[in-house]
Amino acid sequence: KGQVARCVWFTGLSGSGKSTIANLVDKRLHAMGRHAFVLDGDNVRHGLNKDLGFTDEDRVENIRRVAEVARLMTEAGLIVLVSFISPFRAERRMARELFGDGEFIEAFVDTPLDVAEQRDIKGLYAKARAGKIPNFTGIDSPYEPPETAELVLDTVAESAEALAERVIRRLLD
Ligand code: GGZ
Repeated sequence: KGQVARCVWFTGLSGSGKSTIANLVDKRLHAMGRHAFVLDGDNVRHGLNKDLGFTDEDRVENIRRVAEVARLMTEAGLIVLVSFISPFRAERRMARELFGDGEFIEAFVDTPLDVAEQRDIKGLYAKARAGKIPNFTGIDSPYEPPETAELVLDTVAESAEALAERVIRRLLD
C-alpha cells in the first residue's frame, strides 16, 4: 500500500492531550517512513492566524483556515495531524466536508474538564477561573463534544503512547 493522504482531526479541551498524542503519532509515522505534519496553535496562531483571538467568531475563522490548509497538505500527499480545540460541531463538520470518504478521521481527545483543570499543565485554568483569560473553553466559552468521532481517546483510561498506537492503527487500516 502506498502513502495514505489523510487528515486526523484531534478535538478536545485545552490541556486534554491533543498535541501530546498528535506529536507521538507524528514521530511514529516518520519512523515508518511516512510523511506527516502536525498543525497546531503553535505553528498556526503565531503566523497565518495571528490576527485571530478567542471570540466565537475568531475560533470559527481559525478552524476554517486550518481546515483549508489541512486539505492542501493532504493534496500534497501528507498525513496531516490537526490539533486544535475546534469547539464547535458545525466547523468540524465543515472541515470534514472538504475531504473525501475515509480521508478524515475525527479523534475526540476525551479528557473531562475536571481532569484537565486538575492537571492544569500551563496554569491557564487557574488564570481563567481568576477572570484573567476571558472566553476560556470549558469555563466561559462552550465546547461541543463530538457525537460521531471515528476515535474516542480516553486519556484517563489509557496512556498517550497507547492512544497514539490506536490512531496509527486506524490511520493505516
Ligand atoms: C481556550 C485558549 C484561550 C482561550 C489561549 N480558550 O492549552 P493550550 O493553551 O496550549 O491550548 C489552548 C489554545 C487553544 O487554541 P486553539 O486554536 O486550539 O482554539 S480554537 O480551536 O478554539 O480556535 C490554550 C490557548 O490556546 N488559549 N486563550 N480563551 N484556549
